[in-house]
Amino acid sequence: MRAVSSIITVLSAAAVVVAQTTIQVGSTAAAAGGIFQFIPSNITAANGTTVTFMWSGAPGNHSVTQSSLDSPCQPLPNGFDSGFVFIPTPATSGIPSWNLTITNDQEPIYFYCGQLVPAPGHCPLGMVGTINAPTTGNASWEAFWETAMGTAATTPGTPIPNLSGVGANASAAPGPLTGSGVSGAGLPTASGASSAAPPSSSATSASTSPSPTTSASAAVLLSANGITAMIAVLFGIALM
Ligand SMILES: *[C@@H]1O[C@H](CO)[C@@H](O)[C@H](O)[C@H]1NC(C)=O
Ligand SMILES: *[C@@H]1O[C@H](CO)[C@@H](O)[C@H](O)[C@H]1NC(C)=O
Ligand SMILES: *[C@@H]1O[C@H](CO)[C@@H](O)[C@H](O)[C@H]1NC(C)=O
Ligand SMILES: *[C@@H]1O[C@H](CO)[C@@H](O)[C@H](O)[C@H]1NC(C)=O
Ligand SMILES: *[C@@H]1O[C@H](CO)[C@@H](O)[C@H](O)[C@H]1NC(C)=O
Ligand SMILES: *[C@@H]1O[C@H](CO)[C@@H](O)[C@H](O)[C@H]1NC(C)=O
Ligand SMILES: *[C@@H]1O[C@H](CO)[C@@H](O)[C@H](O)[C@H]1NC(C)=O
Ligand SMILES: [Cu+2]
Repeated sequence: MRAVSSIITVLSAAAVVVAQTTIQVGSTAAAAGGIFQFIPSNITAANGTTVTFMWSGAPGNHSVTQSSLDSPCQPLPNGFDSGFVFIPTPATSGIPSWNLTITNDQEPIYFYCGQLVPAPGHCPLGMVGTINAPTTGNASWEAFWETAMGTAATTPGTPIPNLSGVGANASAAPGPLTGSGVSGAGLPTASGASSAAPPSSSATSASTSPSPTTSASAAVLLSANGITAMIAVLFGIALM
């Protein structure tokens, strides 16, 4: 009996220690599944687990924004939103991260990338993820993804930067933003307000900022049109 309870103690201690998991934000055109994805796109995470989002998909300009099963590409009222992190080229160190702590593992958490450039936006191109969603059925990641892919004609809503979400929250904005060319836009602050101008709700104005002299790799995400992006998603080709 003592041996059994010791093993249980060791196992539960281990479970506490490993309560951390990582999701990559964005990928590359050459990767399977293309640029517009979270990897992995679906996880389970118990209360207290830290989910660390890593902006290692570069070049890219992505957000982690909470939504709902029915409206995959619209921000959820009172949902979390990381704001946008821009990475011009693959960073070898200092990749920005964002730590989200799970506070309710009983309800699925749905999220998307709120970037609208290139049109129709990353969410309608399939950049959505789930935490604690059922593995099958109409509330699964796959069902959520299919709904997102069908929203191409709908303009995604403007995310509202917030560290606090429904069933999960963070205590700091994404960081560090010290790498070469790395920047943030519409990042949340501890008071819930945005530290910068909120992102534009229009792809047109978003594409005018910043200057068009950005590097070719940045132009990939700032000026490629939706059809090209779709083809890139389907065939994994470079957007040039
Ligand atoms: C952030 O979320 C909290 C909790 O839901 C809410 O009280 C607050 O108003 C939100 N802040 C903003 C800027 O929306
Ligand atoms: C996680 O926390 C939520 C909110 O407090 C609670 O309802 C739920 O029962 C907790 N989950 C577990 C497995 O205890
Ligand atoms: C979970 O995500 C992976 C990709 O990360 C996908 O291939 C798989 O179909 C998803 N599973 C479910 C149950 O949705
Ligand atoms: C999901 O399926 C359940 C039954 O399995 C049904 O009650 C529910 O309305 C469905 N929800 C959606 C959004 O289709
Ligand atoms: C984080 O979530 C917990 C549980 O829902 C809540 O009590 C707490 O106030 C939240 N923290 C912030 C900063 O919103
Ligand atoms: C997220 O957590 C990791 C591991 O504790 C830490 O190294 C990193 O600095 C955190 N990121 C932020 C933005 O706080
Ligand atoms: C990243 O995207 C946001 C939202 O579209 C935009 O406001 C910001 O200017 C972009 N950053 C760069 C460096 O392009
Ligand atoms: Cu994105």
